Amino acid sequence: MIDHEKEGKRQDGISRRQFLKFCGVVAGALGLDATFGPKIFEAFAAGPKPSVLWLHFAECTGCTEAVLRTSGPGFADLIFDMISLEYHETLMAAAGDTVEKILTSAAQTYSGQFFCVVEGAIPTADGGVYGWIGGRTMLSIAQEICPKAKAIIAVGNCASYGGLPAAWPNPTGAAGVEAALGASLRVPVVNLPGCPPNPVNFVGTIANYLLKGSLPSLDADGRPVFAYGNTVHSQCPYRENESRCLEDFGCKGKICHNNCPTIKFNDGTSFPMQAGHPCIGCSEPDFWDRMTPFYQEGSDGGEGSGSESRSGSDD
Ligand code: FSX
Ligand code: F3S
Repeated sequence: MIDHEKEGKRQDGISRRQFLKFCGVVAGALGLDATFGPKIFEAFAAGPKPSVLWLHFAECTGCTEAVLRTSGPGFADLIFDMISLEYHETLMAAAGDTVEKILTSAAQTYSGQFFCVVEGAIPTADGGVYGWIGGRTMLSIAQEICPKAKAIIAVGNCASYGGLPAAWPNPTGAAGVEAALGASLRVPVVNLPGCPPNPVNFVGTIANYLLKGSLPSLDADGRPVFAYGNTVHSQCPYRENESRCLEDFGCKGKICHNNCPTIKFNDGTSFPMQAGHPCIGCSEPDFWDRMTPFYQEGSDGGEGSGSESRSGSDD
């Protein structure tokens, strides 16, 4: 049993208090009482840590950057503490043939046991020739590795639904992992869209598995209900505030599902509307085609319904 009162430093420098605090945030994201924080802490500490193979395809790496930009405790520390990251091209020191061998052997060693995190869309047109890594198409890498996983976690809108690479006219046939691999895929897929997605929802998905032995309930678009069950608008603190509401500027909060206003980004620092930017609908399928134009002129000719400054974060 873990002594939660003990304030000694963990070997990697994360204090138990910091780790517990973060687990409390994850519990909140899962819609659980804050008292579940220690249970999540126990689940991650009990081991064995879940093995994760993290694949990069067609994307901007903003999803990984979002994960790495969280601090207090540093998310990079947490991610190494909570999961066993067997493969991640951006974070690995090795390169070239060595790395490719690691991927193949890790998928073999942990076959049926690992979470395959996919970041980025997969070009599928003309046999996948528009996306290559190490002399292989992204499509063939996904076809080899993903079916061996216990579950696939599609991180970001690109991996979930194609994102920017799949925007019209989409000459590369870019698609999210589930669409790219087709109906024959037998491995469950959890979509965590967002451009970028919130890392708390990634950890929440893993925590849900460790606590309950199952993946979270998903909505019709394959997203965990705990994170995407409500519209952004329904949680936005500015929805009754005429001088701060950005609906007149094209905010898509009413038709976009995510928990951004509740969980926020960068250790709960801010979220788009708090920074004066409308929601662009980045958590919905085909958002580059369906949600554009992202901006519109306000009804009063450019200033929106209210004329007060919308920049900065004042709360
Ligand atoms: Fe896509 Fe992620 Fe947007 Fe970027 O890798 S969801 S373009 S933030 O980085 O895939
Ligand atoms: Fe994306 Fe809208 Fe949140 S743009 S980050 S879903 S507020």
